[in-house]
Amino acid sequence: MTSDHFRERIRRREPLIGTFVKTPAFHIIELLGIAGLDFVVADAEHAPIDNGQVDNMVAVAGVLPVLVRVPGNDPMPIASVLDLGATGVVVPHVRSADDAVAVLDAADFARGSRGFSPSVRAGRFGTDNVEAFRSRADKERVLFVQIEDGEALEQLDAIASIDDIDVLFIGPADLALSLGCSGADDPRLQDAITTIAKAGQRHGRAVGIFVGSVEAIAAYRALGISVFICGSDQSFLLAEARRVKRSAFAG
Ligand code: 3PY
Ligand code: MG
Repeated sequence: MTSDHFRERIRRREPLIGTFVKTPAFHIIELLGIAGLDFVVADAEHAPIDNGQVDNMVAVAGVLPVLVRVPGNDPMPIASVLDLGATGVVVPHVRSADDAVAVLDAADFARGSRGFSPSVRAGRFGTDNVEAFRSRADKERVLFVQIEDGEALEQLDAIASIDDIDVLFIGPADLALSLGCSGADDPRLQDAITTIAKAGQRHGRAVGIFVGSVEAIAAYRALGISVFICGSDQSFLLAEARRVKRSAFAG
């Protein structure tokens, strides 16, 4: 729930490593917290995670920051997961400055359009002073906008210059698809990633990227990218289970 520290760490460009959680169980988030990850993102875009499950998953946000990737750029789910106590939101397919402003409008009470109830978890179930709740919520929430469409590249400076956005988060799979790239090594994808990293630097905005494995991180760090989501709970489990099976009787 409280994430000021996390937002500050992003602003200081600390290298941060998280993962997607695709299995709707809070125990997984507790385990990843014990493992020492910096944050997790419950993936309600590409995994069957409903709001009731998000409610359980963000209840452990005291263990480590829990962000939610919402299914799209609609205002309601953004406000709703913040009400539930999510540390922040990751919004897919932000294609324009208007889209990015819509994310801010959905997230921040001070902008006038986010619906308000004091009785939500983020307001400590009605026990908080209402004004203190609203200003703390606006101050602490973390917003990642995903840059993963060719269209977004055309408005990159306009998006990157919006101050209250915390992270320009690159989605390489969708970006590759949108640019018609043949695969992860296609130079057009790598050029686009470099362009986004440079836009972040020009505008003082942190940049993040999804990686399938940690080996990819060093090259992106050299571009100034500081926030990484690596794989998911499911890919971790699969890799380790395969390793155990492969090596159990190998010696
Ligand atoms: C993508 O690669 O498209 C993603 O959204 C990863 O987060
Ligand atoms: Mg994507």
